[in-house]
Amino acid sequence: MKTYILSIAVMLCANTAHLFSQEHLLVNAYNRASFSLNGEWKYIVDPYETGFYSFHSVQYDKSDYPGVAAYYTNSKPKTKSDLIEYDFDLSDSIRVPGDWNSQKEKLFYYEGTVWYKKSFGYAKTQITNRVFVYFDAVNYQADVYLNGRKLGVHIGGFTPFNFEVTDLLKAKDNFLIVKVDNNRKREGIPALNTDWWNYGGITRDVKLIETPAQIIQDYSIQLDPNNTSRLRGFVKLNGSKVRETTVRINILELALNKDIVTDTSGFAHVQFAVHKIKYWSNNNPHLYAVSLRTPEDEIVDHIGFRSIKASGENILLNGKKIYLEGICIHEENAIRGGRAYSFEDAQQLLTWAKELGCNYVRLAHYPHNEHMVRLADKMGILVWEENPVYWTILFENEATYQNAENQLTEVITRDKNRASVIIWSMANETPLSKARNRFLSRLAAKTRQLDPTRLISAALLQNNFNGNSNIKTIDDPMADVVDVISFNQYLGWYDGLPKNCRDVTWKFLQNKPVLMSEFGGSAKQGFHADSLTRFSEEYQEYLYRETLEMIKRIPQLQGFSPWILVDFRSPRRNLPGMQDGWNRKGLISSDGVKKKAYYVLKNYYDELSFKK
Ligand code: GCB
Repeated sequence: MKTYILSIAVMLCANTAHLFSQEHLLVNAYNRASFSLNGEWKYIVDPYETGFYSFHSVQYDKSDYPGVAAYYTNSKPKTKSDLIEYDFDLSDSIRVPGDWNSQKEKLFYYEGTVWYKKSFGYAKTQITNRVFVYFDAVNYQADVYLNGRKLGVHIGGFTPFNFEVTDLLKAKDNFLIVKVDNNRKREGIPALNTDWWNYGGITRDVKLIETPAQIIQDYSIQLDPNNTSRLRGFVKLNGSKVRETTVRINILELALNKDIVTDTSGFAHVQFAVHKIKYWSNNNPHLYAVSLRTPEDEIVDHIGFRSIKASGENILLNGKKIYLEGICIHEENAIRGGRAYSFEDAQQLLTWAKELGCNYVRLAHYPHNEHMVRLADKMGILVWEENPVYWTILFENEATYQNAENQLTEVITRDKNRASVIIWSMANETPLSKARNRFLSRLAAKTRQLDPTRLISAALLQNNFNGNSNIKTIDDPMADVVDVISFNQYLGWYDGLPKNCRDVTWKFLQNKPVLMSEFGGSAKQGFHADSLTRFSEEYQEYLYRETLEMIKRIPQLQGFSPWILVDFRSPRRNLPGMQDGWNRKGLISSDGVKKKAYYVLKNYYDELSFKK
């Protein structure tokens, strides 16, 4: 009988289970009351998805009577004769946050489905009315269940999502189960082929967020790009009884204390004059404590106010021309192994970038965890954030477009109050076609609508100008769409030898700022030879010297971000002795040792700063 009741519950839930949409995202998850679900979770590796489909391929959570074989029911035999062929509690444990590949040797190459289970008791605090389970990221698809009920599905490996669980929580014996599937898919974002490791798992923090009945769900408070003595944005409340509500916005340091009143749906535009702002910049990354308060809820954020614009061929930060001295970064902690996820990981990566002399980082090739952008805000490092539209994806497919738009919208929703973030990148090195141009233009239009305060770019490919291999240009319709033209180029590595940089000139047809979003070459740290020997530190050093000389001659160039800060894992890199599964284009090795080229770039950046 019990099983039957559970089945009915599951059935009801299965019918309402939804694909998460960013409209429900609680922003600023780090400054809300919460209860961490990080730590040890039980897991079951399920390559055949036995816990998800019956032997005739019926998806249990869509069937009327899923029964005990569905793993999310977390069923146990009640008598010695009952047959149940799984048991989370007898299974091994794994740490959350963290990918499975770097935690379990047997899962190093595993791509597929793994079920996670966390059991916990939960006592509501007095002020808590509502509770949400919040995931910072799960790669790639998460099907989430609490106490046998399906909460919903999220697609995309690098953005946050949450589900309300208020009515499902019990004082003890809650079980949260997540089916994580990181199979690469042709119609996915990214798709089948990437030059990075497809780390699977609950890769970032998980927590219960505790809120009052009426929540300050989302807000944007930004400097008005058209009037830098004004702050603009919106506030959005959430709750079943939302009505016209007064929101008090307080920025003590600016002596600002304003009340605004939302409409009956809980939405209000924000606009007010401010005086004597300390504009956020690299040298003065000033963050203001901004508090938003309603009769029920209060949230505090630390926000920097600055303007960023493209004007002719220049990039203007607070109206002043800025040159972006950058580096590309993957979200990986090579020394520990695996995905980076913590504040300490962010600190390690951004401190290295700062020591190198960078004022800017390109966070490749997908949204990194929130610690990275929050720390960049504090350290005064400008940031390029990227959507994982990488190489060849199914540009013709509408569902693929919706997925790309959804992932981009999620990161914009999360990070729109971060002063450090100045560029949204639509894609990386995508092959030209009508479908692709339409796809990326549509994405750019959507981004402008969501966030008119930042610049739009995409890492494009370079071409020969009029068939002349010594004159390079960007012959791509996207160059007319973006605010900043960015291109990746590998002269001296995939394209000839480093000395070829001397013969090449560059020509751009649009009066826009230009960034070189990548260049680089591989070196195995500690391997020394002459400068024409591939994979030696000397080759990489030579390539950097030649490229930097060429960079001085590139017109319109407003900065660059070499590929890449640290060596990173890639299944495409198979050369024994040199690569062994690592892309070795890092300026720092997988053991954290700086290579010779690191110092070439550091000297270049130091000189640039000296001249300023
Ligand atoms: C590129 C890609 C980057 C690769 C890099 C390489 O152009 O954008 O993801 O890792 O080249 O090392 O080949």
